[in-house]
Formats: sequence, C-alpha cells, structure tokens
Amino acid sequence: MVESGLSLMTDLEKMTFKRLSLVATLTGVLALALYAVPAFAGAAEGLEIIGQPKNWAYGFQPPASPVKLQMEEFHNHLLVPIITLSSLFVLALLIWVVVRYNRHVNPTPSRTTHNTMLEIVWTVVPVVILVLLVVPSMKLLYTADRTHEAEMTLNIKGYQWYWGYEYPDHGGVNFLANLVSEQDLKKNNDPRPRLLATDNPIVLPVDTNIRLLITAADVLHAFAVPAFGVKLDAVPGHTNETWVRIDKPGTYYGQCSELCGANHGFMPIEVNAVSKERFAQWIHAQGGKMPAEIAAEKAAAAPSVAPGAAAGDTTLEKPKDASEAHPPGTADPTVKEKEAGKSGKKSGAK
Ligand SMILES: [Cu+2]
Repeated sequence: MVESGLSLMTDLEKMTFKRLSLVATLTGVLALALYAVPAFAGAAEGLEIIGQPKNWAYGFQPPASPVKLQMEEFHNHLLVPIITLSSLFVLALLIWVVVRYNRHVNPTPSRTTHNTMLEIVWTVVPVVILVLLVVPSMKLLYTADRTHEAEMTLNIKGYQWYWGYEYPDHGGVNFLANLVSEQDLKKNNDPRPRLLATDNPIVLPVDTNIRLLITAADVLHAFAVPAFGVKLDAVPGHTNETWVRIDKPGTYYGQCSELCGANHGFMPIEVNAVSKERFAQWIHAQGGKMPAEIAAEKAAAAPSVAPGAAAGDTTLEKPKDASEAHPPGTADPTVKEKEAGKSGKKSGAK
C-alpha cells in the first residue's frame, strides 16, 4: 500500500513537472517570437566583463557603483574587524578556561554563580557594538534607497521566467530578456558565461543616476546585480525603487534572487554599461529618442505648454507596469492607495 502510494506521488510530480516545463518552453518561444529585437552582445561590443563570479574568488565582485563601494567599505572596515575581534576574544577566553581550569590544574572548582559587574559588562558591551553599527548601517540603507537626482528611469518587470525592461524617458523603448542556452553560446562561439548571458542585455549609460523601478507580473522575483549593490524584490502590483550609478563601462551580470518557480535559476540579468554617446546611439537604433529630443519636439508642437511638462518629466507619471499588473476592475484598492501616496511623496520631494 505504502509503495503504491509513493509511486502514485512520483507520477503526479512527474506530470506536474512535465506540464510546467511545457508551459515554460511555450512562454519562452512566444516571448522570443513576439519581442525579438536586435541583440547587443557585450562581448561583441568589446566590453570588458567586470561583474561576474570567478572561480576561487574571495570577497565581493569589484564594486561598480558608489552604493556598492560604501557597502564594501562597511563590510571590510567595520563588520570584518568587529567579527574578527569578537571571535578572537571568545577563542582566547575558551583557551584560557581549558588551560587554566581543567580537572588536573584546578581539581576543586569554585562554586561562584553570579558576578554582577561581569554580567553588566557582557550585556552592555554587545549593546554598544550594535548601536555603533546602527548608525553607518542606516546611512547605507538610506543611500541605497533612492536618488533624488535621477537623470533617467529604467522600469524592470519580472516574469516567469524572464525579465522585461522599459525606458520611459526614451520614447518607451522596451524589450524582454531571455536566457541564451549553453548550446546556442557554443554554436555561435559566444564567449559570454553560461546561465548569465541574455538575448537582449540591458544597455545603460555610465556616470548617470539611474532610477530603477522594479515590479513583477506574476509571482515574487528579485532583481539583483552584485557589482551594483542592487538586490530588490519584484512584487506583483507594487513598485519598488532603488538606483544605480555605474562607474565604469563593462558588462555586469545578475540573477533573479527570489525563488519564483521551476525556471528561477534561468532568468539572468545582463547589463552593458556604455558611454553616454554610445547609449544615445543604441536608443536611436531601438527606435527611441533621447529626452532632449522629446522635449524639443514637444516644445515645437505646443509652444504654450506648461514648463514642467515640456521638460519631459515622467517622474509623476505612474509607471506603465503598475497599471498593467492591475488592469481596471482587478486592482487592489490598498495597492492603489499606497502608490498614490508614493507618487505624492515624490512630487513633494521635488
Ligand atoms: Cu524570478
């Protein structure tokens, strides 16, 4: 009886798995067919691959943004010394106890159970250490939270199991990015790393404050690029915000970092950071326009338009993603309220 029950379970599981893989394959093929845009492979563009895990590497990937640099300094100059000193101190105490108070050296042990002074010290010292850590830690959290001087916005949306990107300040250039299979990399002699290369890498300009607005279409995902110090949940019906300023041209990789289903491990993130000139070229090649061009067009079309609107300011517009995630009628009113509050805050901060 037990055995037949077990075999039934595995059959059921197999069926579910087969169905899941079929759905995944169909979704992938459909997405590819619908949204194929010219590829912009980093390796082909002569970009150095910087943000990538390496064999036997120790520590973090090289920091490529001010936030990641601060994170690394916080870790290397504060956390590591505190952890090292605490561990060494405890180790020294242990060794002292073992050597000085073992059965042979100290045959009649003391029966002391309390020492008020000692108890106060071993409570207060850890509290002081934690309080000391809170200050730089909160500072770092607020730095990573958002930029008040965003020069452009990238909308990011997680799907099962690929990413969608949109450039709202550049004429709405948008595309989906799927994993490039290992076979295809080999077939095309593509030097990019397996499980990380995508068919449509994100292209971003260096030395630019980029606002990242992250959401999801179906389940929880997380957008994470280690070299940028970015890891933020992608939540359906909710937009999370962070930012990045990339210091150096190159290719940077990341992955979805929230268990999101069968192909969670196969929705990588590939970013090509290029000079501002090359970014403008790329935007034009995608059929988009630079904000200055859009502003000029708007000014020419309607000279009497309000100055705020002519500047191509899209920060007050609700990201398209949010309305897609909750079509009219299905929207969760609490989410709407929250988003309204968020955009209200943003306009207040301006
Ligand atoms: Cu995911």
